[in-house]
Amino acid sequence: MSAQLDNQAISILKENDLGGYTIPTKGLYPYQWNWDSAFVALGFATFNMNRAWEEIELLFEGQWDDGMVPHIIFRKDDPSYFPGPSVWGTTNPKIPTSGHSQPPVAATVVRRLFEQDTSAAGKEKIKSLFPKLLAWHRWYHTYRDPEGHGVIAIMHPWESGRDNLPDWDNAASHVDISDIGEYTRKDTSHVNPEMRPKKIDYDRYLAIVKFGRDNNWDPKIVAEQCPFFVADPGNTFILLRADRDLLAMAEALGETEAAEELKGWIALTEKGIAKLWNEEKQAFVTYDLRNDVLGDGISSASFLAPYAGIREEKYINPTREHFDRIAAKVNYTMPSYDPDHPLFESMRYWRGPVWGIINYLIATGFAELGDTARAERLRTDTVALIEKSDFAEYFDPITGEGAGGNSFSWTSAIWLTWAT
Ligand code: 9WN
Repeated sequence: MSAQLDNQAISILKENDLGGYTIPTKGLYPYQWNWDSAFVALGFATFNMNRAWEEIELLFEGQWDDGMVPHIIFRKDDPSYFPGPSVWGTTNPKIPTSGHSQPPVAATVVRRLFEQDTSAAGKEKIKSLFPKLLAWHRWYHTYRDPEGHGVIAIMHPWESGRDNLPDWDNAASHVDISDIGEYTRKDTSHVNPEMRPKKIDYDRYLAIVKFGRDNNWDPKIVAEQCPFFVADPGNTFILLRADRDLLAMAEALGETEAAEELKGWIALTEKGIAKLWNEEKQAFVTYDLRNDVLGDGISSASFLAPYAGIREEKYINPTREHFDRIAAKVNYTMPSYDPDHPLFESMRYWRGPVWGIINYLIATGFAELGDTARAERLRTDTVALIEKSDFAEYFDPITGEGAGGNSFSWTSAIWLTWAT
């Protein structure tokens, strides 16, 4: 079974490879996505190290002058996706892109490639990628944490990579949708609309894109005025982890000034996460910075503290308890949203389904804590899901049914790098 799935995963990556960059799946997502490419690089690294580096290098071809690495790189226009480049209206001179970012997993991936590839070429790759990664992290700390709270905000639900998470609902309800005009979605013609965000979500997504476009995607204006600006435990923990990995690379390269800057960000975030701690729920949650509202939902990102290197028992013990409560309730960990919450929906995208890449991140954190049992539960559940329902985009935590797009690149990649 395993060898057959290994071959299938390799074929999927090769078929979704459009020449140096990989699309998430055919039809539904025909462009290069930011965090998808980072995970895909880990998959490629299991059988073609050069191709792994190339995936990251092409992602950084889309980097803006201010350091931002966009969430989509539109190398060629494809009418099967909406919203395409003309809706974003960005003015990046190099390649058309979207106007905001996505979870910064790339530095963590680059560190792993660097450790695996001990060749002189590997050292050259990291030397050229290091300043680009540092500039991106600096952009995140400057513009998505403008007041220096030590937590990272998103300006659009898409920036979290967890688009229709129930935790964004309240904050997004303040976004004025009266001026968005007519539009036609393409996603619901590729997959069952029941498994996708609703129309009201898309209305809000497009209103925020309009705000960005109207303000030329200026990150300073975004930080001051964007109608949606919510601190996300997902991006905060992922960036904290990525800062630590970038620090390890800075030290290996003798980049002392960069190392000091990174240490400053790490110390700030280690303190700042207290702002995302919901004492009553005993969990890390979202914080709506625009409207000053602490969320009450437990999502899969609530389990990323160990991955971020957080070790305080006051945080880690309740995290384990929530894990066990949820694990007892579902057949497959980790649902993207708490099954005990009234807004949980087992098949609707980020409102309940299991995502292999998130399982991989959570399990990495538990494994590093020495918590092998929980890490293994996540891994064996992921294996069972892929064996049952193939390389789907995401899975129902109760039935194990696959959902969304199929022959999905990042599901294949995490199979190769971790699950198999
Ligand atoms: C918008 C590509 C991307 C992932 C995101 C996932 C989904 C896009 C969409 O697909 O988002 O970015 O159109 O639904 O939510 O995490 O990177 O796989």
